[in-house]
Amino acid sequence: MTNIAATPHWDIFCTVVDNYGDIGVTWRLARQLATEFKLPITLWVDDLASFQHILPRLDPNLTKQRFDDVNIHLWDQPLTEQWLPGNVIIEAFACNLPQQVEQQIALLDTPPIWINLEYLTAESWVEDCHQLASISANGIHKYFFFPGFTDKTGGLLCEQTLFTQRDQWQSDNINKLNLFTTLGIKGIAATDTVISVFSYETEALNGLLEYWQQLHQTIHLLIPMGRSLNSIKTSLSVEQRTQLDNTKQLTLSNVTLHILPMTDQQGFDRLLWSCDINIVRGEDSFLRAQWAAKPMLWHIYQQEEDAHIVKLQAFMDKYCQDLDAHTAANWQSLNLAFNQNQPNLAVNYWDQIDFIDSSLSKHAQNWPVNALNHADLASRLVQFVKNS
Ligand code: TRH
Repeated sequence: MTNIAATPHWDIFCTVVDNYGDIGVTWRLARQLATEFKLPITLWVDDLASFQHILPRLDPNLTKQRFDDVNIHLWDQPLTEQWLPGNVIIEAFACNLPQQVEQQIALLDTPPIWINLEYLTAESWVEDCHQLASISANGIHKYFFFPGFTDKTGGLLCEQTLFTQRDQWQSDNINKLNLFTTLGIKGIAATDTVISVFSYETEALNGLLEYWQQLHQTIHLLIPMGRSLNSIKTSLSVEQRTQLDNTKQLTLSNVTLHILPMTDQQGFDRLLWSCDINIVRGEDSFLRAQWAAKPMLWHIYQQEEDAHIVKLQAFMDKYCQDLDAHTAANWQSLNLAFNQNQPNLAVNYWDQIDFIDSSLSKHAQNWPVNALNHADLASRLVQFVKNS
């Protein structure tokens, strides 16, 4: 065996399957490891055009660039940028390393610690699988690292100063109003109800839109470009759609829809901190909505054979442990209705929930510290590598 001179660094490999969750998680992790733990990090990504949506400063035409202390390399085939062995390889979401990397590490006396970072789930089985090793085809150990909500899992992605920044932001209404102005959103008063909508397509959203228009409450829906809009547009007339497309704003009685451009992740966090209720999806926005300490609704990424409903239920059971039984039951039913495309049920349960200044909103404030369970994912990952 040979030992090609290793450069002390970590490599994170990410393929963009669809949407932004995979790159969203790996980019946050890369940034945190680089800025908080001062680790030299290279993030390899196979789709820079998608990445640019959440990192607008990125140039999708460059094979190599650097932001926030992270080297970002295009993962093309064969690799244009040379891979050199480092201390750690993180293969995100079983993305399968480039062949040339696998071949190279098989030749090393001391291969990097190879970690497969898995998707987040609150299901209990992850405790038994977290940190287990398998032997890969080239004879090297690969460790499974499962994020999760207990101390027997890999924890949750959360930057050290995030909650302090959020508390400062939320302590003064002027911050959210300034943000809305910066985003070009007009006409929101501090007392209006503001709901962010970053879901997938579901008819439940259309049912809720109709219902919200019957309330005696001024409501603003902040809708980043994309899939939620596909649903909403199906319930609009041609004129309304044209107005929304042209002016990015449409008022339907007491409800105003605002279409937002995508921002970077810090901008998205601030948006979540600024809304009264967040409708989120996937993995990363789901977690960030929890960190926003506001009531949320989760549109989970759909999986075959309804596996996602099991995952949703596992999270809801955990989230609701300290919530009063009545609110918990309605909130769980609302999430199920939203995910199962049931507009009438979604409206029925939404109607029974008090979102503002309520036991649900207080619960949302207490949840983040409890969920974090004394250690975030990056800290647990660094500790795991030290122990390995
Ligand atoms: O985009 P998603 O639907 O990603 C999904 C899930 O991760 C799912 O588990 C995975 O299997 C699938 O992709 C392939 O939802 P998610 O996870 O919330 O990711 C969205 C990312 O986009 C998140 O990092 C936040 C970021 N974002 C911004 O940075 N700016 C924005 O303006 C918006 C709206 C989002």
